Amino acid sequence: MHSFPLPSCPAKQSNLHPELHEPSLPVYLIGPYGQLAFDVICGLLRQEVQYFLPWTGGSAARSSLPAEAETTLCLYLTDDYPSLPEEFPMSQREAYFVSARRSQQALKIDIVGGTETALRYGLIAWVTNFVSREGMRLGWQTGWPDFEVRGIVEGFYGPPWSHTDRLSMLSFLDRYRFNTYLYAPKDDIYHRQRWRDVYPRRERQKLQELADDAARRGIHWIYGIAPGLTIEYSSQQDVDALMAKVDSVIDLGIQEVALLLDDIPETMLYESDRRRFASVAASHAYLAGQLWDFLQTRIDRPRLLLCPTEYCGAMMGSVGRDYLSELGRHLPETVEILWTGPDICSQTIPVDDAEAVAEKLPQPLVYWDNYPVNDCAMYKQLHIGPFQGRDPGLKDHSLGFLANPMWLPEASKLPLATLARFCWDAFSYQPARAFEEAMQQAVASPASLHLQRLAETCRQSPLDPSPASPLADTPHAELGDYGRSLKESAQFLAQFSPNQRFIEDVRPWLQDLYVWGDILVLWTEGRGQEAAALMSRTNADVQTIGPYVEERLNAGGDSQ
Ligand code: LTM
Repeated sequence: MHSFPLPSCPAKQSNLHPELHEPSLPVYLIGPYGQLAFDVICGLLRQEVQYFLPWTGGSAARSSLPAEAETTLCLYLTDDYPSLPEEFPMSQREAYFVSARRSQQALKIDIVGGTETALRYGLIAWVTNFVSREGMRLGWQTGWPDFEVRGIVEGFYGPPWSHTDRLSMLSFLDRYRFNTYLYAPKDDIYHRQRWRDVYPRRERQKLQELADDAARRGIHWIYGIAPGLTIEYSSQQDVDALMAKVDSVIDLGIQEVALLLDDIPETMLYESDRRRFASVAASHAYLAGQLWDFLQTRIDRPRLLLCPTEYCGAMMGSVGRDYLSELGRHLPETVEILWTGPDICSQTIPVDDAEAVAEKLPQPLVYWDNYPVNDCAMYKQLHIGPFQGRDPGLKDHSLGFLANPMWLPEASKLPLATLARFCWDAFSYQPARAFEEAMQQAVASPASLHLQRLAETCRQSPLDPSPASPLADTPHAELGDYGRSLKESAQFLAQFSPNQRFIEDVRPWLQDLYVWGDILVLWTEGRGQEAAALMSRTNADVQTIGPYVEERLNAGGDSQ
């Protein structure tokens, strides 16, 4: 199935020759990372296996190659590679260098990185930027991300993703060179409501499988726990219960933890807490401190993230005037703060938002970006448009972005593909361009053109609260044709999209598009009564072009 097979891989420095070469095949994958190269190229990026051969013949790999092996690919760690460009940032753990050159008859591809993850990124860039059906380019490129933390927080209300969806998401994150999955589904009862209880055996197995899969891919798997609805901070029994629960996930190999205190009462619930702590901040700092101390006893290099109860600019002061500063004073300096921007769902995130947080908290900041999430009041909207309005300068004021997706995992990958591009190349990022690429990656041509039509009618989101009507420039005489084109696009996608999992996610919106297309057609054909009857049967739970059609028809679109 076609599902986001290849990402877009912007380079930091590039010197690619325009002409294409036809390499002799197969490509021999040599050196100690030959198998890694094979797994990434064929397993992850789904290139055809017959063109690649992991070479295991001897340790002095190149010399032991058969004479006909003209094309070789070798992965090197930076320390073992003598000729990196001078500007290569050695301190960037995720930076890579790719070089493809001819040396007499042989074609040599070298991929260099400081870590295995960087090598994976280099391989992905090589397949994406150097290789095409028509041939292979020579030259070199370097790349590294602008943001250190890139990924998702599965943190929405509503049906949590299935195990299969999560595994598929991990594979997507890997291909798109994200490095973090924060697990925090509000409606996983063991995460929030019944936070004291350890997971049943089957659920533990699944968590373990996810953590193992993430580790294999070099993705940080962070377990989020949200005890704030019921915890008694001053109760040793509750503190012990929290440690025991965290201990039970550490047993599964999970090394990174987030304490999530969002969407909980802003005052202390228990008399005992009010007696013991001078403020809510003191109780939160105490709990986080206890957890941090505990993690240090259990894990070599622990990592703790904290989502405070005030987690965006609009909430500053809602718990208490000094809530954030007090937290900032008492939390360990290494605890990372999760923050959603100026608002819960932020239309834009300027640098001064991060600066305002830094005035209160010296700890590093990670954006929990509430896009494309469509839970709660946003449930009718389909958020498939590109990320926009995030200031590239945030790269110097935050560690990065964790996007909260929709409960629709495959559809969420479309905006996430644009976030990947932003995180790797923030200053050149163009939302419209990134979106076009992402649509290609989602469903390929020609379905991508039809997807564009669906997207035009689903633009309303916190990032674009009042988009212009897609009908604004359509003359009255052309409304019928426009209606037909909507129907055609909905039908085409439903029948011919190569990514049917994507269609499963967006089907109610596609159906809505079809029905409103039909309403336009009927209306313009003078069949007003049939149009009105159809209108009364539209699905009130989804929203595409309906409000715009109604507006247009009410503003003088008499049935002709
Ligand atoms: O954003 C945070 C920190 N918490 C919740 C999320 O769980 C929820 O998905 C989003 C969007 O509704 N809003 C929140 O406040």
